[in-house]
Amino acid sequence: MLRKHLANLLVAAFAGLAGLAGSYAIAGFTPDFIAGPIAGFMARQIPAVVITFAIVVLGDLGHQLNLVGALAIAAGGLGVIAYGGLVLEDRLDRRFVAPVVAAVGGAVLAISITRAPLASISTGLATGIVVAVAESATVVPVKGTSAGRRRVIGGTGSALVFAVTGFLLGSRGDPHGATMNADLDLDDRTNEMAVSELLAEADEKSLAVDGLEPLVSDDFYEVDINATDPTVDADEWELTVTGAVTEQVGYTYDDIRAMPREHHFNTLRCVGESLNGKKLDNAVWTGVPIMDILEPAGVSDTCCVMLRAADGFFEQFPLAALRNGILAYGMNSQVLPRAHGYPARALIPGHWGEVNVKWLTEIEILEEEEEGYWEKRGWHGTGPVNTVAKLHVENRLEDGLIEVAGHAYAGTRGIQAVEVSTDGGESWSPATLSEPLPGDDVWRQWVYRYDPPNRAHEVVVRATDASGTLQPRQAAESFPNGPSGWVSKEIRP
Ligand SMILES: Nc1nc2c(c(=O)[nH]1)N[C@H]1C(S)=C(S)[C@@H](COP(=O)(O)O)O[C@H]1N2
Ligand SMILES: [Mo]
Repeated sequence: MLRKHLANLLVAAFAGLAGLAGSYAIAGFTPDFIAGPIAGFMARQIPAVVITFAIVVLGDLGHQLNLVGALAIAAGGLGVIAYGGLVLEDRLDRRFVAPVVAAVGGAVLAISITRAPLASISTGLATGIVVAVAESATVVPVKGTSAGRRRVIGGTGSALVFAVTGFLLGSRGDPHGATMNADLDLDDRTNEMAVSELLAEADEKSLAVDGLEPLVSDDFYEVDINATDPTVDADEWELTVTGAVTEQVGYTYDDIRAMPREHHFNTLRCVGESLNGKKLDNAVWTGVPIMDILEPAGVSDTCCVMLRAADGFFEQFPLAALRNGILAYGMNSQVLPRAHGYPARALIPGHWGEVNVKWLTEIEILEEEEEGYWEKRGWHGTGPVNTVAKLHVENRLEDGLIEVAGHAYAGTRGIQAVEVSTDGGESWSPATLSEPLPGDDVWRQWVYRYDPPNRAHEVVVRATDASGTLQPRQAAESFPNGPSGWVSKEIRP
């Protein structure tokens, strides 16, 4: 009896895993994948203090734990349904009740979570088939193996097949059109030249330092409230301007693409990153000035604006900041990648990353302040960025010198100087900066070479913005106002 229960449990667990694979096979890593919305739901329900702890202390590990939890819940939920089917089958003593319950129940669970029909059918089928195979295995008599054992072997084997195929199918690339690495067809020579010239300029001005990320980032960071990026169909997408306006207006993707465009360098930095973290990156963005989008709506002169997005994210900040923004649909001469907000995102120069809303769907002009997604959770991440100089590279040169390097960023204030101390802050020397790039919201690189002392020493780095203000020394965690302080690092001979 106990054996039978154990066999049922194992089969149900494998059926749950297979269901997960069946979902992934069709959906890939998108919100159609059953674990996607669960991870998002968990992230939204978790108390603000826990989220803050996860961001400040765990960093990206927090995200991974959230995802693992969601995967376990999804597989567990499907497994419970399959187990219910097996128990019911025993009670009713009728063959193939269990696979049907597992298949239908699995599909219903999946669709109620994802609302995605195809991926849900695939989830149910995979769950049900594993139960069916396990059950059929008991019919085939194999000498010397008990029915229970055959059952488990059947379940394991078929679940394994599903897991492998599901993984391969689901990882076959972006299932939602060529939004990754698709060339941005600007359809006019002048604009295409403009983008490639900016990219070439960044390339030329990037310092030749081993291991230092160039002025246009190779690997642009990503921060999202959800584990999976939404898949927005550009043909169905609409951006509306609502709220305190004379007339509500809406734009399609084609409308936006037909408007006069601009190309800008913009650097983004996440308020939740650690002081010397890597959530600071730069790109060439192509898009339309947000002023041009607001203009036909007749925007009242109010305090603020709420940007809303297809993934349920929303952020509020001063209208004045929005007026300098651009609505970007291109990044580094490519179509804006899905991970960075396809079809279009806001770029708000000099402000923390969170107000640069991706997958933008609505610009609502507000007459009174409201809290945004992160402000509801205690953050103050809607204003201008803090000045920072990062220290990411430490190279030992052949001539015995040490080369330290990094990036510095002060939002629209600009960077005037970076200084380095190799004696823990006693004395300071100017670092060499990369030539400035055009635009008013661009980082710079810095490098400094020195003859190291023959003992452990502390290298400290600090920036001065273009208004002459020295980066504050006072150290602070990222929560709630963004990290601050001077980056320092002990270097041993
Ligand atoms: N729709 C939406 N926009 C968003 C976010 C999000 O979760 N959803 N994250 C924000 C945060 S916190 C940051 S730091 C930036 C990061 O942009 P990136 O992922 O393109 O680097 O996007 C912002 N825009
Ligand atoms: Mo962020």
